[in-house]
Amino acid sequence: MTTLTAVRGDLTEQAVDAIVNAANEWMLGGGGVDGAIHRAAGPELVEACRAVPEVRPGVRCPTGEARLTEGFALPARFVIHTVGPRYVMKEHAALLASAFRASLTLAADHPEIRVVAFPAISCGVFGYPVAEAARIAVRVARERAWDLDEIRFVLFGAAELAAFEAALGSRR
Ligand code: AR6
Repeated sequence: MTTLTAVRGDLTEQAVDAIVNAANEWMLGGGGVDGAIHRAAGPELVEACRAVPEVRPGVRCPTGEARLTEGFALPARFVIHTVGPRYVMKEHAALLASAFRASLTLAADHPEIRVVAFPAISCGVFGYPVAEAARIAVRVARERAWDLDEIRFVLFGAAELAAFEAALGSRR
C-alpha cells in the first residue's frame, strides 16, 4: 500500500529517500525549486548532473523523462531529476503525466527508495495551472501499485496545497 500525502513545506528540507527536482533538459540547475535543490545539495550535485550523458546536444533529460543522482548535502539520499512541460506546449497533459510516471518508475526500481517527495512540477516558471497539474499528479500516483511506502507532494504555498488536497480528496 502506497500512502499519498500533501504537506506545505520546503522540498529541500524533506528527510525522505528521494526528492524530485523540477529540472530543465540541460540538467545543470536553474531557478525555482531546481535552484533551491542545487544550493542545498552543494556543488557536487551539478558535477553529478554533468556526468549524466547527453542524449542529444544540450539535452540530458528530455521532457517527460527522469534521471537519478545522489542527494549529496541534502537530507534526501537521492534526487530524481525530471522535466515537466511548459503549459504552452502541445501534449502538455501527457508530458506532465509522463514526468510523474517516469519519476515514480525510477523510484520504484530502486529498492532503497521507499518514500519519494514531489514539488508541483511545471507549476512555477513553466506556467501549468496548479489544479490541473494536481489532478494529473494524483491520477498517476494512483495509476498502479507503485512499490513505495509513501508518495508525498510538498507544496510551497497555501493555494498549491489546497489544490493537491482537493485532488487527493477526489476519486476521479
Ligand atoms: N520547495 C517546494 N516547492 C518549491 C520550492 C521549494 N523549495 N521552490 C519552488 N517551489 P518551478 P517548473 C515550487 O518554477 O515550473 C527552473 O528554472 C514553486 O512555487 O521550480 O517545473 C528549472 O531549471 C512551484 O509551485 O518549476 C526549469 O527551467 C513549483 O515548485 C524551470 O524552472 C515548481 O516551480 C522548471 O519550471
